[in-house]
Amino acid sequence: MTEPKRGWLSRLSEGLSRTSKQMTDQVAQVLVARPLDQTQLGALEEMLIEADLGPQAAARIAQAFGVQRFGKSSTEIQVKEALAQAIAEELIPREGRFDPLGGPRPNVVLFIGVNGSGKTTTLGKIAADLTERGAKVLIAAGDTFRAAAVEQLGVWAERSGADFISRPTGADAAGLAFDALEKARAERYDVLLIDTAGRLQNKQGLMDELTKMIRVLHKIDPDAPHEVLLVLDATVGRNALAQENVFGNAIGVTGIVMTKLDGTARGGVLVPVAQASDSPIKLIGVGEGIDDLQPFDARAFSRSLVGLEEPAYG
Ligand SMILES: Nc1nc2c(ncn2[C@@H]2O[C@H](COP(=O)(O)OP(=O)(O)OP(=O)(O)O)[C@@H](O)[C@H]2O)c(=O)[nH]1
Ligand SMILES: [Mg+2]
Repeated sequence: MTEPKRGWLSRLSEGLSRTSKQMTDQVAQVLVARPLDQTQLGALEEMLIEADLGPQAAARIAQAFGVQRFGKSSTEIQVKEALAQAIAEELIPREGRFDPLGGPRPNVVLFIGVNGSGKTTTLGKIAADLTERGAKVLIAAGDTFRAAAVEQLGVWAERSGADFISRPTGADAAGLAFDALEKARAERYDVLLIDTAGRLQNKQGLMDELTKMIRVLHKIDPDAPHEVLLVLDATVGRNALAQENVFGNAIGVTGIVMTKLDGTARGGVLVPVAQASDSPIKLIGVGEGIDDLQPFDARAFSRSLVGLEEPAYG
């Protein structure tokens, strides 16, 4: 995920098109009279809140935007450029880099998040990207709660050409994580990707299991896991904020992955999540396909969000 692939910008814009379409329609409505007056700035702020950017960021962005002087002849593109710039200012400090091949080996990456958020899919996409770049990758099916979860991950392992380690349903996930890391060290893997359950009998049970997994990994390598990626689903809107809070307070999260930005007109929710979290946004998911996971690029994201880049292929 360090080198964006060809066409990634169109995929980003395509993925964000639901949000950007809504924003574009509203920007056009806001801009009936120029130069902008207070009413229009208020409408703009309202539009940002509707796209789930959150009241604080919306107010700051509208204010930053209001300082600009738009003459009577300013075009919609110019206005969007200014809007994208104001959104990017909010996000640039929250941008992080996912680089599992940049540090010590094996690099251990743990995927956490509520059920259905996209952990297994994200792990699979990352595995495919890493093997394509020549890395030796081991996948551990740490979601031992559901048999179907192990199968789903096995399919991703096969597709990506990564090796796979699993246990029967109901097995101890921490024990599996321990064995996986021993294997990864002994057999000189570059990266170990560990999936986890999104739901157990209850929330406390899940948090206990995750902290136990981290504890046993520490025993083998005090620096492991090197990365704890919290996977959040953008389509749940502001619920993603609550999830960030729960996991972020219980587990030492090192980076956020925001998935399903293609499935919502409220992709702006990334902004309040990025600002509420102690850890940066590292990756975004803009579709179900193997190439639909991208490094988070605040500028490109902001431009696509307001519909500046055309989602054209080729
Ligand atoms: N449209 C879209 N769908 C996605 C994206 N990421 C994941 N999905 C879909 O979301 C659904 C749930 O994804 P999973 O990866 O199974 O989620 P999970 O977090 O592993 O869920 P549990 O194993 O139940 O905890 C699947 O149908 C994925 O294809 C994305 O970026 N865009
Ligand atoms: Mg899963």
